[in-house]
Amino acid sequence: MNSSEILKTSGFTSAELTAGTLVVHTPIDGSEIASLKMHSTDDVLQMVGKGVDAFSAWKAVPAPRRGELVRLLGNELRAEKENLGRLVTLECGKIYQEGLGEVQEMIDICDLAVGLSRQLYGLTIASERPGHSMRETWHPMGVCGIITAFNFPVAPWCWNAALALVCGDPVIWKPSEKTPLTALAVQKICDRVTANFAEAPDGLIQTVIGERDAGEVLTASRDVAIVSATGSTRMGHAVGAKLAERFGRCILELGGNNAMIVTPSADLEMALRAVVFSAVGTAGQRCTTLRRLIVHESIYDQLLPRLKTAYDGLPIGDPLKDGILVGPLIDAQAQGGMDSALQQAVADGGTVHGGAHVHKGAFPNAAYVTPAIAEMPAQTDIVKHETFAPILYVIKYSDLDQAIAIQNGVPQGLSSCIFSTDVRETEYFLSAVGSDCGIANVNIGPSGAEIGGAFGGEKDTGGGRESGSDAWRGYMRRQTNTINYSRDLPLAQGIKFDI
Ligand code: UN1
Repeated sequence: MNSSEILKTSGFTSAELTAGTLVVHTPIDGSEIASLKMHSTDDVLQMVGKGVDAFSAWKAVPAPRRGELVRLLGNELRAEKENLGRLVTLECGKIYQEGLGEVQEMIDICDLAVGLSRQLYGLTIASERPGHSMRETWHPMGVCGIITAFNFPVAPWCWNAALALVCGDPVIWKPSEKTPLTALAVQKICDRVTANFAEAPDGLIQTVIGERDAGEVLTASRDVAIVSATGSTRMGHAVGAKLAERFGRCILELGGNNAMIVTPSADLEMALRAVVFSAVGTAGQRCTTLRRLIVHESIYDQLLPRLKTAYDGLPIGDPLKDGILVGPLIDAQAQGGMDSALQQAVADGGTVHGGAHVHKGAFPNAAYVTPAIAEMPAQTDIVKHETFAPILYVIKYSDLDQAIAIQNGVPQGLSSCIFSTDVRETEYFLSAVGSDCGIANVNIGPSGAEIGGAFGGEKDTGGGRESGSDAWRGYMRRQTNTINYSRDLPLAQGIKFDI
């Protein structure tokens, strides 16, 4: 399928695709595929108003009914999986298999949210007073703004939206200006679902097309109760500060600088496969991408040559084609960022394998690169920095505490893993003195998390949690209830106050 066929099967008309000034390029060959109409800041304010109205109606709908809407959304996504997966590939350049995987994450979180809609439970608590009971109830919170990044243009919206919707919150999405088409395609799917669902108010699910200023309306408005933002640490600082000013709630899922420790007892065959998938998958543009490989000195010379051979054989090219494993970077700016990081790595004493620009003849306006391995003498500043490109820094270690110190010695705290068959090492890595990240895995790479677990991390990663476990609580307000069913009015803490 070519790009216009992909756009057509996603439901776009040519009028929509040429309606405005937001120019969208496909990273596959750098060509322009749309110029979309942008919302003005006034439009966004109006959308917030609609969201507030929708909240009054939606919060009164029983949660299992809200779950039914999300069940229907999941069904529609199942039917659209191939079309949407292809559009993801066209717009952000990840290979089609990963495009499909991303839509599957949306379906999975819908399933989780449907079950959850019957389990938004609170605690019952022992009261110190006779004839009293205490409990905690969870209530809808308000409009939820969702800001997402280009590299996962649809799944993170759904991690947030599926939960927010069952929790009783309308959603307003501000996708990356680099990937507005996938967002509009999802909005079309949602419009079909809500149109046939009587209790769904107008303005329940909305999408804002625009640049940074459009997102800023959401972060500044007191009518947006929650802002969940996925993207760079720089963006998170701006969003977090704005939300803190007005005591809005924010859920931040920001940069990662994820490491793998490979110990002497590791199954090297497995480690090798995990390294390649997690370091070069999505062309190194996942927040969970493996960026630092910390290898024990005794196995370094066994692992590194095999890794370089695997890198040399990677099929790089058009991500819509079968068999390709590495697609393009999002744009020339990303390629420039990769080039300068590699130059700095060399200046720091590193040795670089890969990192070339390729397919310039076939695709002069695209940013294809060979993934790079940078063997470093130490964890220098550039290694501590998240460069959104397929660069794998490799560092040697001699004892596990040193490896853990290297792993934790960066500003980010998203994902981490250890390859080892020694339970003493693996349990140590998962203990309080081990990895400081939100995600810590054993014999699995740092990327490709399932939606059942809470997703997010500490330090510069922002501290938020999305997706599974009890992340739903982030979309609701907690209320503590004390109920007196006695005929007396005893005060807490035994205070006497007789009138
Ligand atoms: C991201 O890159 O923003 O764990 C999210 C993973 C995916 C999500 C990545 N499930 O790699």
